[in-house]
Amino acid sequence: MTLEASLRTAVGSEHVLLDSALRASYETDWTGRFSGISRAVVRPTSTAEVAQVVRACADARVPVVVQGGNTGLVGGSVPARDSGNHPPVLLTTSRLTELGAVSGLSRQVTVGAGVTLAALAAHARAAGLDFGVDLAARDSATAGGMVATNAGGIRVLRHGSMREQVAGAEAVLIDGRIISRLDGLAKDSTGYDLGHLLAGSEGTLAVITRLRLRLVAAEPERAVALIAVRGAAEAVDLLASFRPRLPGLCAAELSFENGLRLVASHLGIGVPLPRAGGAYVLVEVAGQSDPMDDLLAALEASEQVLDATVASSVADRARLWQLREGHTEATSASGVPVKLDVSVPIGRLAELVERLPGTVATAAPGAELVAFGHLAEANLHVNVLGAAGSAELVTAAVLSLVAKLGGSISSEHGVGQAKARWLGLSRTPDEIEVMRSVKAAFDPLGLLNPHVLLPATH
Ligand code: FAD
Ligand code: 2HG
Ligand code: ZN
Repeated sequence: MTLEASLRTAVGSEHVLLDSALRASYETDWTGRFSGISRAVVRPTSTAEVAQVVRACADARVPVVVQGGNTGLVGGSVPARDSGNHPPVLLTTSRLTELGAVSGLSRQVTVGAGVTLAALAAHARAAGLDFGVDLAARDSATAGGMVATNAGGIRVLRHGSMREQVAGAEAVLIDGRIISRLDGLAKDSTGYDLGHLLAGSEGTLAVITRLRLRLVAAEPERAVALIAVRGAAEAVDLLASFRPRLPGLCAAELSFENGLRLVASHLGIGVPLPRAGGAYVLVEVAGQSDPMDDLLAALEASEQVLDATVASSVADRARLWQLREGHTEATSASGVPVKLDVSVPIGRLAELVERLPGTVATAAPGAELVAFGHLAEANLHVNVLGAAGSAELVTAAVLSLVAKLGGSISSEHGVGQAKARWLGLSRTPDEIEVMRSVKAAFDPLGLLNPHVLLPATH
């Protein structure tokens, strides 16, 4: 039997896409920077079907690329450009959309890997709880993809990243075996935590099929403000003064004037603060009762505030959030950016911000730098427009600077194809060797996302 015939037997003919026009939307990533040909796109609907698909591919020695919502920003969800002679099967989790019953007592839920963040959050809210991670790609990003990249987003300072939400996982290994630990025990110290190992594995170890996820208390009352400060150092000081005053602080997002103007012009709206600062911080405070008075008092007490606008309605809040969350779309609407996602010790954030323009200008003269990010984690998204021809130079220069400052080359998006070559800037040779051993233990034939995360050895 051919591989195609085995795949049809596993999932049904209508879910094995062979036609290039039908495969096309799966083969290019969200940024438009990464694309590659697949042999087939396969859409299983259950764990058993995933196991059959993966085993058939392993028997035929054909690589498997795993895809969730295809919103990843590092090229991990699509085939490599140069896989033409030996194209992988692309396995999409789009039909793994089970939503289990919410347990109010354990504050957990079991969901299929292909459930979108928006569906998961709505499901939790309908049961009087909430999901702790949120990010702008919520309508498409999936639970499985978010665990696989250890996604962060806009609530990390309150609830942590995706790994912290994982209470258990079910996954299919390359030989079709299923490991399943979805009991969600509140305490369990029985050796290695395989579910947590899958967080950040970027599809290189196993196909995640279901997840047991923690939920958090709903905090229905919100207050949001956009604050202008002199620069990145003052943004950090502002955060330091807010933290003890605002225990309900759940977001602190950083942007700069050129980025805000780009987003405002993309959305056709004005920037709401007439007195510009060198940097802007969007803060959100949440609670069971209205946190507005606490936010106003914190603003009053802060020495760093140059100007601020406080949202007075739900629509106002959404408008302020649009200015922050619109950066990715607005940047992409101006071209295909070189996109980097880095973090440094928070005490060195101001230095990073100060040194970035010179570093980028040297690597790609005339390119435009748009930086923004998550202030509390000192996580900066470095987008460089007009540098497509110098992508490698820009990447090397920015990531080397970050490494010198003691930071990480991948804060929350993963390593993917985009940064595999530079893994050695953030991990020692011994650490990379151990990572390779872990990969080999899960995937001895090297068939799962072979182009992702670990640098090629040849
Ligand atoms: P995909 O893009 O499909 O895949 C991502 C990686 O996970 C790939 O390596 C893939 O092989 C692997 N994978 C997917 N599903 C599985 C599975 N079931 N089993 C094993 N491996 C799997 N990220 C943040 O961290 N914070 C943000 O604030 C944020 N904001 C964003 C805003 C926008 C507008 C966009 C477009 C993206 C943003 N992202 C953000 C990036 C992206 O949304 C996340 O990386 C997300 O986790 C990807 O989920 P996905 O389902 O789209 O995964
Ligand atoms: C965000 O924080 C996302 O908005 C996307 O992580 C970052 O587009 C980017 O570079
Ligand atoms: Zn981000």
